[in-house]
Amino acid sequence: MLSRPPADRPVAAPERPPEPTPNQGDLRGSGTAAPEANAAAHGPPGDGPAVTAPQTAELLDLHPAPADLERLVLDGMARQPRQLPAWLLYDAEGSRLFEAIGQQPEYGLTRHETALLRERAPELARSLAEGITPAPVLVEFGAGNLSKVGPLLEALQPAAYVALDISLDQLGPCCHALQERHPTVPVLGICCDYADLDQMPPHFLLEGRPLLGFYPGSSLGNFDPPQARALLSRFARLLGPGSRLLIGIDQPKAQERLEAAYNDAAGVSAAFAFNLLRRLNRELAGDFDPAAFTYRAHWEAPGSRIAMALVSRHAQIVSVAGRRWTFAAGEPLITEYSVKYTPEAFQVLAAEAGWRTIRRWCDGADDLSLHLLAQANSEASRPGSETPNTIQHHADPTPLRNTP
Ligand code: AVI
Repeated sequence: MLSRPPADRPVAAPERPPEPTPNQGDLRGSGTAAPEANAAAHGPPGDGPAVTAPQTAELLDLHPAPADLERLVLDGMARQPRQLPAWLLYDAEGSRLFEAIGQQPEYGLTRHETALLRERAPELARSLAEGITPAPVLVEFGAGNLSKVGPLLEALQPAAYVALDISLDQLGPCCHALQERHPTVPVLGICCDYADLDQMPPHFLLEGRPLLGFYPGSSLGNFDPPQARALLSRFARLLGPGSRLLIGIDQPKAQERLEAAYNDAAGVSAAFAFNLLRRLNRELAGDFDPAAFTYRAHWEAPGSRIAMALVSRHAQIVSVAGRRWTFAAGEPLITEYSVKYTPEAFQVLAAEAGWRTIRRWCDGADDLSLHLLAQANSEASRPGSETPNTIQHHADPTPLRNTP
């Protein structure tokens, strides 16, 4: 179900911008920059709708309404073990804390993936867009603070960039800043829950041009495998036949390293989890006492995952979302799982969702991968075929290591 934006949130109308006339930029959106700051139409003439960069990024707020939040929390609290959707961690403070996690020495994922994206950007862009005409639109899922996409944008020069994330507080300013740094690429930020991807309202930037997906950060691991499979299928439907998806996936490694990454010495991971209780208290009239819980993150080999939880220190009764809940001493409230996939296991999951792995890049230690996927069932994903407006694959076996 798609939640309508609350009335007090700024929502730019999802319309095609009028063609700019000389000295009169596209003034749609929330920007105040001078019309001269407006950029030129993008993309080959006659091929796909022309896209014009506005002065500031456009923002769409489709964040779940408070009633949806309440329903999700009621569902999650009723589960055994109790478990809340991981995206609830990302309010403004949670997004800030997650950024801080990325800077902790124990948490290499952000650092190493960012370096890989920077070092390989030209090659990644070439592989991603190979055979695609006209110029594609790059769609980033879980875009966060948009810190990873820069090199890819430079190398790919897409017709437009669309960033999806659950935190509008972070998405808004980051989209505007990115638009300033890339004035020729129209930037659209959409604040939404992935559960609503199938009901995305039409937007001209998501129509008429090939769409390429980008999902870095191994956030897929925060969904359990059936949900992850469903999400990859939803991405396929949103991106359309023949699309490609570049996705970052963290891999299993030594247990001590994994557990250290989620139990950093500075306590940022713990603060990130505890912030969830503050959010529940603030937004859903909760009365969680953070001091009555302790943070725990440990490796669960059978699920190939880190389980993060707030564990009740003693028996207690907590109110949230209009209901009372008993916690036994030692009972966990799962804040998130982080599933780690070997390249082979990820390929199987992706294939079950209709994606074929065409290439993989990894960091020096082979701790994480960037997988390039193509939709398996489309004409365009078969070597030698060529479909207008989609992708032409060139005969390319499926190398599973970095390929030159
Ligand atoms: C966003 N996601 C991939 C992070 C992870 O590693 O699972 C979330 C996180 N939670 C605590 N530390 C990092």
